[in-house]
Amino acid sequence: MARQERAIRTRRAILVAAAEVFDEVGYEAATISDVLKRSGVTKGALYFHFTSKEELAQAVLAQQVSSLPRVPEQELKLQESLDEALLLAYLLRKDTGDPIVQGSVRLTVDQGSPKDHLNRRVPMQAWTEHTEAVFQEAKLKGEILPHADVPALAKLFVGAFTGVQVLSRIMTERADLAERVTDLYRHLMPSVAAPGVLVRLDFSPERGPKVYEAAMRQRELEAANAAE
Ligand code: XVR
Repeated sequence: MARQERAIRTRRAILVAAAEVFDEVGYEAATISDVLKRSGVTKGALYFHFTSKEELAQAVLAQQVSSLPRVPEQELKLQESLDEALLLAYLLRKDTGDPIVQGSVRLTVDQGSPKDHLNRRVPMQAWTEHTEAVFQEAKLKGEILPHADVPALAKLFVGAFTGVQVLSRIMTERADLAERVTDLYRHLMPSVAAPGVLVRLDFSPERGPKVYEAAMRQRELEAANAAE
C-alpha cells in the first residue's frame, strides 16, 4: 500500500475511534488514551496526526457534513432536501449509524464549557450553507414560493432538525427520528413549496433506508470509477 494511503487509513481509524469515545462519554470526560486504546494505532502514529484532544474533536466536527454521502438526484430539489434529512436521521440511528456523524453531532449539541475552546459553529455553518444552496436551487427551479427568504429558511430547517433530533434522542434513543423528520417537512413544506409541488413530495419515513442504500451504491460506483 502506498505510504499516503496508509496515512489516510490511519487518520480515519483514529477519527472513528475518537468519535466513538466522544459519543460515549462526551468531550469533557474523553481522554486521548481512550482514543489510543480504541483505535489500535501506536502512540507515535496518533501524535503524528493529532497533538491534542481539542484537535481530535475539531477534526471530528469538521467531518460532520462531508460524512453524508450524496443523495441520488430527484426531479424535485425539495425531495432531495427531505432525502438528505432522512439520510442523516438514518446515519444517526444507534444500530445503523455512522460513528463520525454520531460522535460529531454529540460534540455539536453538547453545550460544553466556554473553556473547552471547541468551535461548534463549524458544522452548523456548513449545514446552513449547504441547506441554503439546495433551497436556492429549488427556488430557481420554481419549487419554492417567490417571496420565501431562502437564508432564513435554511436556518429554520437546520435549527428545527437539531431540535427534533435532540428530542428524539432523549425520548426514544432516536428510534422515532425518521418519523419526527418527516413530520417536520410535512408541516413546514406547505408554507415553503410552490403550488403543485407539495403533492409530488414523498414524505414517508420508510424512504430513509432506501435513500441510504442508493447513496452508498452511488458512492461505491464513483470510487470505482475514480480508481480506474
Ligand atoms: O441541514 C440539515 C439538512 O439540510 C436538513 C434540514 C440538517 C442539519 C443537521 C444539524 C446537525 C447538528 C446537530 O444535527 C444536529 O442535531 C440535511
